[in-house]
Amino acid sequence: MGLYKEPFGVKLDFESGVIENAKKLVRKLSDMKGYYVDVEAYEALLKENPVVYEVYAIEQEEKDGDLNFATTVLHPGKVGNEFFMTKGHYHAKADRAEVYFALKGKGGMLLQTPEGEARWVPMEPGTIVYVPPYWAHRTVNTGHEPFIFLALYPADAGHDYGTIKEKGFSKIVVEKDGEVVIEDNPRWAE
Ligand code: S6P
Ligand code: ZN
Repeated sequence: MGLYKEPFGVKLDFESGVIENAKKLVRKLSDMKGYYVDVEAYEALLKENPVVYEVYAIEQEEKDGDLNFATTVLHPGKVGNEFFMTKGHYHAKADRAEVYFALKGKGGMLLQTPEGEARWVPMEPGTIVYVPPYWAHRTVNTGHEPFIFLALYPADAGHDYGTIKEKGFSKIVVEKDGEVVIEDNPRWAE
């Protein structure tokens, strides 16, 4: 049996997004310094330091051919007029693709090529998003309840957070007069 890993099934709770026996990661606002455009609003909200998202991951060794999966529970909220979002990343092995499946709540995915060409894909329960090789991806909660989704990705994909941490995405997702608006990131050109 040395060659063969043991198959398993795990339970995902659709209401809470929790996967049993998964590794839990918590991202609070304080983990996201520099990610939001409105620095004053960020500093003000830091006094409460809310949890922005939780990730429940079942991960394998970083080997080619294997698969990881994880749910993300992205909480509702805004920093200034910019919706709560994940950090966003390229894959360390940049040509690795990924699939997302939306389970609960309302939001979308911002994707971007290394040249800064951006796309917005709205997501609601039942939406499956294909993340092609080389595209950075970030999810955004545009609703009033937790936005929950499942992601499936190659075990050797890894994460490259540095590029996005430095420059962000070329677009930001904000609320204007009650509408969800995708607009140019004022900091992108700097
Ligand atoms: C992993 C996958 C997701 C994210 C999660 C948190 O490849 O894309 O599980 O890790 O949504 O986002 P981030 O950008 O902080 O990793
Ligand atoms: Zn990814």
